This record gives sequence, C-alpha cells and structure tokens, in this order.
Amino acid sequence: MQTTPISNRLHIGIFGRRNAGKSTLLNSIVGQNTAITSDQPGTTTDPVYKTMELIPFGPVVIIDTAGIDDQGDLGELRIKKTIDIIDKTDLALIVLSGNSWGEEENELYLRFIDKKTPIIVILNKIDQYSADQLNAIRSTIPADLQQITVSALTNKGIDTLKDAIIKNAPEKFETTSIIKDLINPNDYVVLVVPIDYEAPKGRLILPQVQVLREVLDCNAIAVTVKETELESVLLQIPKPKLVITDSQAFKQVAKIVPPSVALTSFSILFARHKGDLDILVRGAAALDQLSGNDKVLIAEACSHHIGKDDIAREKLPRWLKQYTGHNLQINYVNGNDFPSDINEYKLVIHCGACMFNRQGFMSRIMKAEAQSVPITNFGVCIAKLMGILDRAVSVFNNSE
Ligand SMILES: Nc1nc2c(ncn2[C@@H]2O[C@H](COP(=O)(O)OP(=O)(O)OP(=O)(O)O)[C@@H](O)[C@H]2O)c(=O)[nH]1
Ligand SMILES: [Mg+2]
Repeated sequence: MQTTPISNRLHIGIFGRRNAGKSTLLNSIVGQNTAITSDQPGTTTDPVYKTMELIPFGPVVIIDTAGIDDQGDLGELRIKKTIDIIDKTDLALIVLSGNSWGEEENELYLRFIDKKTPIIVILNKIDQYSADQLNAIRSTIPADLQQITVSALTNKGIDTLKDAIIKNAPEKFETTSIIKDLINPNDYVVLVVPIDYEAPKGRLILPQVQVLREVLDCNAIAVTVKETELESVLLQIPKPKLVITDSQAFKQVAKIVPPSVALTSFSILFARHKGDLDILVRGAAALDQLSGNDKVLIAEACSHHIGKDDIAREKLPRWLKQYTGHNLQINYVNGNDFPSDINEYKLVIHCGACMFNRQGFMSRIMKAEAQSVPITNFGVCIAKLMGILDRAVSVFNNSE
C-alpha cells in the first residue's frame, strides 16, 4: 500500500515554550504515544513528525517542535530547527500553559502573520487552572486569534480543536492541482519516463506517480512510455492533449513531438504546483546575465547518493558552462540547510522540491525574492539551457 506522501499533507506545526505540553498535545491529537513527554523542560530536541487522517478533512502531518525558549548552544540549534518547521507550516498551533502571552509567543505570532499562516492558540492544562486564572491569561492574547482550551493530558477539548483545525485549514491547500486544470475527460496524456541508470529500481518516482494519478482522477487516458518508444506511440494514438517528459530527455523529446502538440516537463509542472512558475521563469532569465566567477547556489531538498553523471553535480555544471561560456563558482546545499543570507549569489537553482510541501518551497522562493536574488528550479533551468523554455511553458499561458 502506498500512503499519501508527506509533501501532499497539510502541515500542522505545534509551537510554544518548553513544558507547555506540545508533545502531550501531539499524542492527544493522534491518539497514540508518539512523542516523548516529561516534566523536564527541553524533552523534545529534533522535530517529531506524525502523519494521520484528520476525518473528514484528509491526510495531515503534525509536527511537534522543541521549545522556542530553549537555552544554550544546543538550544540555539534546536530553535533553528523549529524555525525551519515554521517555514513549512500550513497551520500553526501556539501552545500556552498557565503563562501569559509573552515575547516568545509574539515572535512566533509575527512570523506566522508575515506569512499569512493561520494560527490557533491552545490554552493547555486547563485541568490545573481556575476560571479566573484562565480569563487573566486570555486577556493577554492578541484579540484577532482564535483560542481553544484543552487538557492534552485528559483529552478535554481535543475534538473541538480538531474541528477548528479543519475550519482554519488554508483553502488553497485543497485546490492546488498539478495538471487537472489543463486536461479534460478522454484526453490522451503521454508521460515520457526514461529508465536510465539513475531511475530507482522497480518503481516510478513520486512526481510521475502523482501526475499519473491526476490523469486518472480527470477520467483522461495516460500513456506512459520511454523516450525510445515515443515516436511510434504517437503514430498509434489520437493527438495527445499534452506530452510530459522527464527534463533530462527534453531536447530529444522536443524533436519527436510535433510543434502542434503541447509539451512540458514533470519538473515544470511541479514548479507551478509547488512554487511560483512566473518567478522561476523570471529567475532563469538571469542565466543570460551571468559572467565569469559569478556564484551560483544549487539547492537540493533531499540528500541522496551522488551517482555517475549526477544531475546537480555533473550535468547542470556542464550545461551551465556550455550555455554561459564561463567558469561559474557553484556551491551546493542539501536538505534543510538553506542559508538565510544568499546575497552573494547571482542565481539560485533549486531542485523540483518533490519532498517539500508548497509552503516549504515558497518560503525559499520568498527568501530569494526578498534579497533580490533570482531563483529558478532544475526543470525550468534545463529547459532554458536547451532553448526550449518558451515551448515548455506555453501550455500554461494558453490555459490562463
Ligand atoms: N496537568 C496537565 N499536565 C500536562 C498537560 N499537558 C502536558 N502536561 C504535562 O506537562 C509536562 C510537559 O509536557 P510535554 O508534552 O513534555 O511538554 P513539551 O511542550 O513537549 O516540552 P518540551 O519538549 O520540553 O519543549 C509533562 O509532565 C506532561 O505530562 C495537561 O493538559 N495537564
Ligand atoms: Mg516536547
């Protein structure tokens, strides 16, 4: 059985001071003893992820974090991890337990307000406080925030909290599609999937599976082929509405697919689904301005074994050199290690972010925008380097 990938789930983050009861709250929402709890402040160090079906909403991931008031050198590292989670969060739970709203909570509040992330304030441990004490705490909380009282220990108020989560889930979350807006029932959609030595054994990769699923959801017809069979398949089937290829085979596929048939890549579909296609296409234009010794940052969302002719380490640098004619200085980052200051770079080239949720990738795009550093992604960049970007994005221009 395949479960919903984390990247497709609503990300609910739990934040607050140490000992507020964040981990107990996670356990109470999911109905399992998932996270370690104790009366020692600083129990949670690394973020804890737990997936669940929030009925009737659907698949979510709940993330428990280290206390925002953690101390010392290690505490600082933990706080940095918590801030990474803030970037990914679609809906934030800020937990208070018996204390007034203070600087710590306000810092969280400002970060979320800035990103327009919905917030629910949880007044936890109500089994320990009198109505008067509770009212005194309530009066310190910003008036625009919804408050829910719970006891994570006894489960009191948890059902009300679940309802509030469903009501406050951002709308866009349910409507973001990959290709649903581009195809109609009975359309043929051709997926070109090269099976080279970089392809994982015995399976397809996540973006391919997700596109295939959407084609089926639309009652359209998916034909999946390798690039070697594409030419003969196109002769056998009705004119497809769209051909979607792996970026790396783009040039070869563009020669086979007639100009009258829309062609794009998985990576460009995901640039639109996970990020902001306009910004990423604009970012790719910076490739024409690069000069010798300019610094370029290549960012990958996941760490993986670097194989022969790796896309990020080998192919992209080679194509960049061919295209620009310059020896660029290329730095790499993986996973969550995205630097907060990227001013030294003339361009950021990000992977397709299939392991990230939209909020996580958009935070990076916004960081680059705020520092006026052009940002693009692998698929958009490769299409540009191969001179086929205009064709690859024209399907979106026509549909809007
Ligand atoms: N009485 C009562 N105790 C609670 C409640 N929720 C949590 N606690 C207790 O508060 C203590 C801290 O709970 P945790 O869930 O570990 O708190 P945390 O916010 O995850 O703490 P850190 O991981 O250290 O940041 C534990 O002893 C819990 O049993 C509650 O609703 N009522
Ligand atoms: Mg904890």
